[in-house]
Amino acid sequence: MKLESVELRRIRLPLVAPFRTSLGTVREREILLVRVVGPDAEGWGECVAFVEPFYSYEYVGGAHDVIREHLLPRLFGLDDVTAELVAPTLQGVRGHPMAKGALEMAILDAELRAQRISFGEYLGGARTEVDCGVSVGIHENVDELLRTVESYLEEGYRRIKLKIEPGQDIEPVRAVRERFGDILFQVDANAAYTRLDGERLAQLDEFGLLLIEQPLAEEDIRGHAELAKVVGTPICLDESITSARGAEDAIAMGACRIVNVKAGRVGGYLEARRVHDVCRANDVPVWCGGMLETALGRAANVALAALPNFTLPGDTSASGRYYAEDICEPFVLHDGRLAVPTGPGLGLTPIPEVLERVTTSVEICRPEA
Ligand code: NPG
Repeated sequence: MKLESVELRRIRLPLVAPFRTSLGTVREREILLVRVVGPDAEGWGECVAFVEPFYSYEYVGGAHDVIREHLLPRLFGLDDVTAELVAPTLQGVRGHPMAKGALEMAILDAELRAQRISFGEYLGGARTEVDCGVSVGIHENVDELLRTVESYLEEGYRRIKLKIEPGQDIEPVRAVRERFGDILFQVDANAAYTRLDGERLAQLDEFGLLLIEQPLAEEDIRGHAELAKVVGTPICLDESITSARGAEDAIAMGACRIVNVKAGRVGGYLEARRVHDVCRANDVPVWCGGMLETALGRAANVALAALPNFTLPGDTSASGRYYAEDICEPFVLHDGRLAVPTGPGLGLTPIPEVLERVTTSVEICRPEA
């Protein structure tokens, strides 16, 4: 398609409750949405970068700028841009996977809407619905934590993920396991530990966790491989995996036995599918991570999570986990699952009056005349 214009829209959504992680506490989500307009269709993309560069070096203001100043000029130069062409066309710009991923997602959505193909069909989904887990933040005290976990289990979530950090790990994990028995249960450290914490993390082995996610720093692949020798619970990597090649190397080095797949972290859904394929070839199960997306990103994640090697419940929660009002028809949990949208492209679009209400700025970019 020839790009006629691209809308860069910033929206702000309050969270239903503060979400505390070792990276910091999120109380609202400022999100950059991308809408590409072509002759036959338009498409939506969601940039998952947060307002602060605390998960990775990307942040929403930087993504907005790099898209306007460096990425769009390259794409406007193409007579016929397709999703497959986005990554190769943008490789001259180093990094910025979340910014690039938002553009690729929007262009893929427009392409598929024009062809009347759904994301699920295009990506090769094997299922019509996906098992859903939920991410639980760090709580002030164990009683509050147990009430939160109980409420999510009552909603039907099939897996609990608990954020941990030094000093907020063994006790809360023990309390959840003792109260709720053999539920599917895992923890996420967001790189809060060091190579010296092997013994401390090995104490988690007694709780039969599915995995320990990203205990060490993003770049410490060797440290994770060493940790895997002293910790029995499988190590899962998130921040460390920024490409299919990176996944292959981390697996080969024994740094992880499970991978959290996040399209934004690896530059888009096409690379995310390549990560899935590499992991499948190495008998490494994957699950779909989340970045508190709106229903747009959630729709793409649910379609991705339907691929065959997504054998663990993902952080593909219902819209209501984070937002009282989503910008599209909300995702609602049924029997601990979300249905994969079947409409063309993402299968949903923002509700105009809701979108207008949560919009903080709109910028239209056009090819140089
Ligand atoms: O359910 O969308 C979701 C969020 C899942 O815990 C989640 N995301 O590290 O994966 C992560 C984590 C995160 C939280 C990332 C806050 C960035 C900020």
